[in-house]
Amino acid sequence: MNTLTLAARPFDYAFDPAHTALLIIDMQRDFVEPGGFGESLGNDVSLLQAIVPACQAVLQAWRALGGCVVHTREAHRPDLSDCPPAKRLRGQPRLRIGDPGPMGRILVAGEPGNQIIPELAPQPGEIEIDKPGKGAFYASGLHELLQQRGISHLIVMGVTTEVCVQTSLREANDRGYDCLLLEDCTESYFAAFKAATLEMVSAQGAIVGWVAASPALLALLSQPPTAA
Ligand code: TIU
Repeated sequence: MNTLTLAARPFDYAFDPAHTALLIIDMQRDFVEPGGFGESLGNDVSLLQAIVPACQAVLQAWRALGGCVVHTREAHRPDLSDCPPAKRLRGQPRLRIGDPGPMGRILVAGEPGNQIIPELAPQPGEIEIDKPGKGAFYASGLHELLQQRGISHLIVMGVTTEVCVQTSLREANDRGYDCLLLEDCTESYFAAFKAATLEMVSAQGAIVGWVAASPALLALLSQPPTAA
């Protein structure tokens, strides 16, 4: 047991790296690069590219520690049998889920646009989850995989803050995980929605979880372990 304590909002976040997973939500080309699902919805995807260096630094430090890493992708089967019509037909996107786009079929597993961006590409041994919903725990088997590994805490980054990240945080919180959201490692197409999410997650005594910035986490992880 090697509990670390990070200064966070609304109060310190205590975690044992051996029982903590780094959960990276949907850092896939479909949301971060032009020509994918994010842009088809009318969004400026360049906003999301800004967090990539900070995410890379955390991922590198977590790997150096030997910590559990989980990558998720919002992804549907090629036959779209796991994509409810309510999701596919919602709104007026330029391209719908399953339509052919410049990076292959939109939000379909295995297509070029559905891959994690190369800067954060999964390594062998890391968990990869294809999820049909916004939340990482819906119809994904993620909870069972984390339970098998004795994970009780999640350090969360990824996109977008108020959609897949917040949904996943709420799902995780209801399943008993203590969650820390890294504010400079998550981004939204809407600045106000990101700010509101950071507030609502940590309000009411960490009703959903904690919030901190990645430099503080990196500084903590680089300290030599204290004697037990
Ligand atoms: N549209 C939007 O902001 N997000 C998504 O559709 N999925 C994720 O957040 N991954």
